[in-house]
Amino acid sequence: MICSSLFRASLAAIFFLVIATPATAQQFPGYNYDETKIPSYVLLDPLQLNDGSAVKTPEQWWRRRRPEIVRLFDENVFGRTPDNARVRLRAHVVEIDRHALAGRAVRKQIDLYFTPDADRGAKMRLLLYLPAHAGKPSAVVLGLNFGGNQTVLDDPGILPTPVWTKPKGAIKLEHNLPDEKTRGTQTQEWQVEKVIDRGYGLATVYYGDLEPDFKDASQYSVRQHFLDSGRAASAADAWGAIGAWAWGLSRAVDYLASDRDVDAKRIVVTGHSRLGKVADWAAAQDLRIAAVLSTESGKGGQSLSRRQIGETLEHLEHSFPYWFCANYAKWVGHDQEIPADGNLLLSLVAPRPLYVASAAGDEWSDPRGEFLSALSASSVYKLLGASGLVDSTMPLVDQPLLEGNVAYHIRSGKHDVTQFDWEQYLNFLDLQFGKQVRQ
Ligand code: GTR
Repeated sequence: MICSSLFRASLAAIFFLVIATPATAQQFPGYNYDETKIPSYVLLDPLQLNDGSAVKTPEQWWRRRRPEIVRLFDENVFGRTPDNARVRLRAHVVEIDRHALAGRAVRKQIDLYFTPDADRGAKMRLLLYLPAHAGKPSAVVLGLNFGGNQTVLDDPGILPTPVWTKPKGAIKLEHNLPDEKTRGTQTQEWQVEKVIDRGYGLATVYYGDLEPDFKDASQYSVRQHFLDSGRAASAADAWGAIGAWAWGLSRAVDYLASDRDVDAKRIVVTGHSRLGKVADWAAAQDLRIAAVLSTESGKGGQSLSRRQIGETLEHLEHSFPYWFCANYAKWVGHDQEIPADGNLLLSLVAPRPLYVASAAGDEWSDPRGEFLSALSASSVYKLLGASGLVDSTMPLVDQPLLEGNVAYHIRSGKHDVTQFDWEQYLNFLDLQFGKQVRQ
């Protein structure tokens, strides 16, 4: 596999252009896509302790193996979330409309402040839709968005907040109110009205409120507010942007768990691609999260980096070093030796409901690796008395495996979030939580 610096530079340029909406046929030249050409590798065993002994009881899992696996990701992939990043959240409700979406929904917009200095300092804007007339606290699906809250639905009631851009040729990042033309541009990806009509709430935050998704932009990150006392910010296991974005999801859970219209026991996280990696890591660290809907989170997320097909660590580290801790770079060129892989990450969600979704046109994320990862994590579900994937054979395209506490589908189409994904997700949540609306 030959990757010239010019070629890598053009690749990075392609990625830069697609940040806003990563809906692409993800397959890039110069990488292996041939299953028969995958160098042999050893799949890590979630039920084997670092000392080689087997995990036989739930107690051994919770007291020894699970903390071991979290530490492996702290030290080798996402970095450690600083202890002092535990904040007393301050919420300022900016807007509530109990007759939104023609009376079908309640819309709330809330500013969540992270730092003590009153109504200044770091904050994020949470947009929350809840089914009107639910008559009970609603289960809510929460996820970060790429382009700003105004993109998730063409609802004039969404108050835009500044987004980060780097105009062509510009040196400095710009942080301005988004173009009004972006309103509702991600309606397909978020299916807000379908989610509401099925009796669920939908909550979202713009990931740029926590950290801009650009190299050399950490000065604008929430990470600046939580420099781990006594540990250099440049420590090899200091958290990266994925850690900061996952931390933001947990701050949103802080608020949602305090809102009487929300069922605090049924806060579900979701995310697409890089924001899928974020949802996976947030759930790994935050046991208040009740379920995960992980959409094509790929390498560095739900997929298996040890399988050398599709994206490589070298590409992730070269294009997005700020996503990870510095130690991640150690594994570049040694993909099949990384001690923390996607199946271990997914096993940290157990026994909570987990949906792993792939797309046939997303070879870059290695859909088969995403399935094998869910299958491997299923062994932990079984140890904990839950059911994993109901079939160990990878299903055909557009034929979801929904019945277990671990669900999986590979849908036709490209790297994106579609109406099909959401329909399966809501069917799965209905199976796990019971139907939310009387049909
Ligand atoms: C790509 C990256 C993938 C995935 C994707 C996305 O640049 O290589 O791992 O994260 O972005 O987030 O759309």
